[in-house]
Amino acid sequence: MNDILEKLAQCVEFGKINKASPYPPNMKDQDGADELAKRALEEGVKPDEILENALVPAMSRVGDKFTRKEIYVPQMLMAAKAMNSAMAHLKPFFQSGETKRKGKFIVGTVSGDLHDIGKNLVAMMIEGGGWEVIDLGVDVGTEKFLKALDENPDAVVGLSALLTTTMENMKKTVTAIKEKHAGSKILIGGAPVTMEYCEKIGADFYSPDPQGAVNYLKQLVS
Ligand code: B1M
Repeated sequence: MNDILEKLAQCVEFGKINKASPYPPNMKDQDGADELAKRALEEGVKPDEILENALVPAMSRVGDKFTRKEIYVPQMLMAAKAMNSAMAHLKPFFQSGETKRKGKFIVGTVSGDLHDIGKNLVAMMIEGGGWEVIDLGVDVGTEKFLKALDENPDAVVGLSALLTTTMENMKKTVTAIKEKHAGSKILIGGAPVTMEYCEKIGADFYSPDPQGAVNYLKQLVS
């Protein structure tokens, strides 16, 4: 791998956002993901190469370490922030259509539920996996999911719920989506959700963590 991409991948993996960022201490005063992504583009590295050869593998390593409980939420958030700072330089190319994404992912926390930390991690990891993420936010009612799917019929949908009470709303949304967009794939997750519940409400997949979500989407397009 090109030296600058290798350094960029390390910055993302260890959460080094930019030169001014004091974290992690052993990378103090070094360029971060922000400067390196900018420089890679200036040196003519293509945005999809930066994504595929630096950001995606770095976030994948982060996801695997999180799944193995070798790192925790704060480290994952720092990695996601570093990834976002690099993505800010790539986004204009993806938005202009000059560089292709793998697909679209509509995500939201279901109606009545305001928890978004886990949902945001999933969204960031999936964006880091090369997908365009349409984040509908929190307390998202069925109609809003359906409208987003009407506008993006090929998108995969992700629902997050953190409360046992709002899991019921997940069921309502899944049923309505399957009625109107029978072919749409729906991924669900959140602390109280299980594979058994996923099967019960007719969703397509359950993942306990962001990397499982990334892997599911990956196998949908491979
Ligand atoms: Co609330 N809360 N909360 N809360 N809160 C919990 C969830 C709770 C377990 C705390 C407790 O009682 N021990 C409990 C739920 C009990 C239950 O239903 N069984 C609870 C409660 C009761 C409440 C309120 C009702 C409290 C009250 O007002 N009386 C209230 C509800 C508000 C509402 O939503 N309507 C409430 C409010 C809040 C805050 C606003 C204060 C805050 C949320 C801030 C925010 O999200 N912006 C909050 C918080 C922070 C928590 C805890 C402490 C932490 C949740 C969290 O962010 N975890 C939580 C207790 C706990 O978990 N220890 C708790 C870290 C996050 C990374 O994990 O979200 O599980 P998680 O996401 C994971 C996986 O689940 C998965 O990937 C993530 C990374 O591994 N995942 C997906 C998540 N979504 C996915 C989607 C996927 C795939 C994987 O595909 C689409």
